[in-house]
Amino acid sequence: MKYKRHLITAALPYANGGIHIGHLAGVYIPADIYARYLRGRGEDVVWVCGSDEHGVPITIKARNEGTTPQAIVDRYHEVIKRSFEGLGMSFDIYSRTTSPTHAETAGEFFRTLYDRGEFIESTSQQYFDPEAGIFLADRYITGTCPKCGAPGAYGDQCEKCGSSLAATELIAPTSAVSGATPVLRETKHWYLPLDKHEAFLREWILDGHKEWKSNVYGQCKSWLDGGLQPRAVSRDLDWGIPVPVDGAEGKVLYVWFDAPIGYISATRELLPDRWEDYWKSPDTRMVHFIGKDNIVFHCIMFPAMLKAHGGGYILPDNVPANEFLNLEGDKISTSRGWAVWLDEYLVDFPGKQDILRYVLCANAPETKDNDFTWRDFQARANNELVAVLGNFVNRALVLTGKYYNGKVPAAGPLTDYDRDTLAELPKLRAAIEGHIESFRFREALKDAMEIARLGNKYLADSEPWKVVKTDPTRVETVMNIALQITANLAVAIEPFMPFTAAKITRMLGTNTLGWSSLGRPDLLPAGHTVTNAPELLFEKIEDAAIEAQIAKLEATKAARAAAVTSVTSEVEPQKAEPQKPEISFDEFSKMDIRIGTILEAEAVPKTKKLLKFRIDTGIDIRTIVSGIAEHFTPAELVGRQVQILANLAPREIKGVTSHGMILMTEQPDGKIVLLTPTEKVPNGQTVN
Ligand code: B3M
Ligand code: ZN
Repeated sequence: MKYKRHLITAALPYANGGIHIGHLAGVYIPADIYARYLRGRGEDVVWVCGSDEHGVPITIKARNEGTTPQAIVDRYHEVIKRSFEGLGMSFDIYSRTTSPTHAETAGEFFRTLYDRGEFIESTSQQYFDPEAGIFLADRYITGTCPKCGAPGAYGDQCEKCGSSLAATELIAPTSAVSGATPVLRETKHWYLPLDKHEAFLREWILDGHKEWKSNVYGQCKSWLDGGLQPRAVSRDLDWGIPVPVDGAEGKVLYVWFDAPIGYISATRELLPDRWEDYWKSPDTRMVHFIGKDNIVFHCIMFPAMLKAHGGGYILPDNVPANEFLNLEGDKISTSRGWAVWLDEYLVDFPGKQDILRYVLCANAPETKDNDFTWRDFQARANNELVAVLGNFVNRALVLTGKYYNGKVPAAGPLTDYDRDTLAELPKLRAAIEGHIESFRFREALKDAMEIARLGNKYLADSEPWKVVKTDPTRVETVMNIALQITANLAVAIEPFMPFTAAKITRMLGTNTLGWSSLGRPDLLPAGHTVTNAPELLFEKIEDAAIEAQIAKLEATKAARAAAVTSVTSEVEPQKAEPQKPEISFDEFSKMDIRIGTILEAEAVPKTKKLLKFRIDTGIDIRTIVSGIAEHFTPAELVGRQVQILANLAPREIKGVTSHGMILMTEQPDGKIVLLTPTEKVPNGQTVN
């Protein structure tokens, strides 16, 4: 390789939510494979990542939850960091953009560009909330979409028709902060004139990086062909890194200005004395792993910033962005609850990290959007990992235990078939390397699995369990070769499935074998002891586990949908019932209203309207009867959280005693709406 060092970056996840399978398949798993592979080859690698803790969505979440942005990012930074660790992400550092080093690095970076005259200062009219006294970010303004007429479009986008909008285009704009009608006010901002860097970017990307993935190259080309515009790099916001110049009170760096600098800050934190070797030396190869929605920032904006800085920063040599992963045929959506979350996976499938890593790599959206389904997850786990990889390693070790008490037998004279089999190993190595180095991780994984297939075929063809009765010496050679293939397999799968590789290595009783061992027929010397009691590498994934995941997805989706429609659907205005006579606070507080989860639901026999529920109220699990059978099927209610009047005196209804009441309301047309909380709440929480 012509480079001395490798700097690998993976997109900094926003610290306002967890990590889901889309992030993993698109960014983190490929990056981890790449980093592990290079380290295995003995290359000098630094892999940096961290939480992206600025930006408007974090402030919105904080406002909605009645807390501070810092509390939000503290919470999610921990969740993200821990779940990444659980999956074996081998970052050299996982930092965060609220770190003091980052504030300093990003502030200095801005200041350098400012001092060099690289920004344009310009005032413009932007929406201001006269009640809250703040300028409104696009996401804080809602109104009617000028394109499709849908209400509730945001100042940057209508989620109904997908059009991207300017806030000033919205009909009847409203501030999401106070509900006031925003007014236009003049405000000053700093802009990076991307147009000024257009010629350089064209030459660097369009002429210089024709080897980039076609989706990445194509997006860059269309941005460049469309002509670049100056882009604002500051915002009127009270959360972020202050703009470090006079007269910039109340202004912070735009999140997409500070976030990529986070890669530099993280490297500085990791290597305070040597970070410049990684950022300012032409001997370093920088590669950015990102999702396709981040291409413009990493291929156009950040390179323009690095160039404008003039401090000798290198530019990325490649930006292998991936497409998106869908889930069960539908777009992953955090707001609709349509996602598989890493932290939950790690709880639901303990010890099965490599299965997820395997499936997400095998199915990675490298060249087009792809679909994750739980059935495919199960099929790949059972038919590929259990039946091919696990089965081969297990057979090799069990037979070695049985015939040789765990001692590697010596190989005798090799047959042509033995030699041909062993000759496949260096070929597969070359294929894996070629694929990884061109960011085709799915193909690379397929070739790594070929080693297990090769081993299975070798054992099946050689039939040591039969031959042992007639020609035990021949079996020594066969088992020696089977064990060498096993050791090769451990090396080849390490970047993809590090936990499994470590388990095989442990069972083989060797130290971790570096990548340079791959392809060799002599990794385990004769007489070396391997385990006598091999453990299975993978267990079968049972139907029940898969069904539980599918049910979980459906339940979150239903609960969200119910919560969202109850808030946003257009309800015919109608005359409300007159208010009831006044009560005291004491009278109100006698009502014990709780959040509970419906565990079971079934029709009450011989009735049309009644459903009988088993509900976990946090206090107990109890039966409640409710007259909503004509509105819901039992299946769609299981898993839903509802509000319950818990201390209502028990009542007997059609022979069933009901211990409480589920609270609900009714649409004018008679449709029943359950009052599911908009997010999951522990059972037994009181409502007041
Ligand atoms: N936080 C955006 C994203 O997750 C973002 C990446 C920053 S990388 C410098 O899509
Ligand atoms: Zn629209």
